This record gives sequence, structure tokens and C-alpha cells, in this order.
Amino acid sequence: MQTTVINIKGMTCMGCVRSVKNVLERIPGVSNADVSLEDAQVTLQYDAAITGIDQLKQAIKDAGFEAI
Ligand SMILES: [Cu+2]
Repeated sequence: MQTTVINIKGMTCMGCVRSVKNVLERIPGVSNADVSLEDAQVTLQYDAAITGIDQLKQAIKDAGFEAI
């Protein structure tokens, strides 16, 4: 299991936080996505054999936010 932090730009409220969390936790291999509005970041736990950082960032972009 891999843990990584991705910074996210564009989240303004708890609705955004929920969107990002839902989108990420739906990806196969992701076991936990802990999104912080205050810190503008997500702490992800995922299986690197199933998914990767590029796919996770893409999912954040597809949801309408910027992954840095
Ligand atoms: Cu929002």
C-alpha cells in the first residue's frame, strides 16, 4: 500500500471535498482518500500495482479541479 499527498486547487466548500473524495475512492485500487479543504490537499492510500499517481491526478482534473 502506497500513501501519497496531492495538492488540489479549486476546492471552495465541503461539496467540492465530497466530490473529490467520491471520485477518488471509486477508482479501483484506492482504499482511502482523506481530503482537506483547509490544506487544499488529499492524502491517498492506494495499491500501486492497480493504479498510479497519473490516473489519480487525471480523476481530480476530470472532476473539475486542478491537481498539482
Ligand atoms: Cu464546492
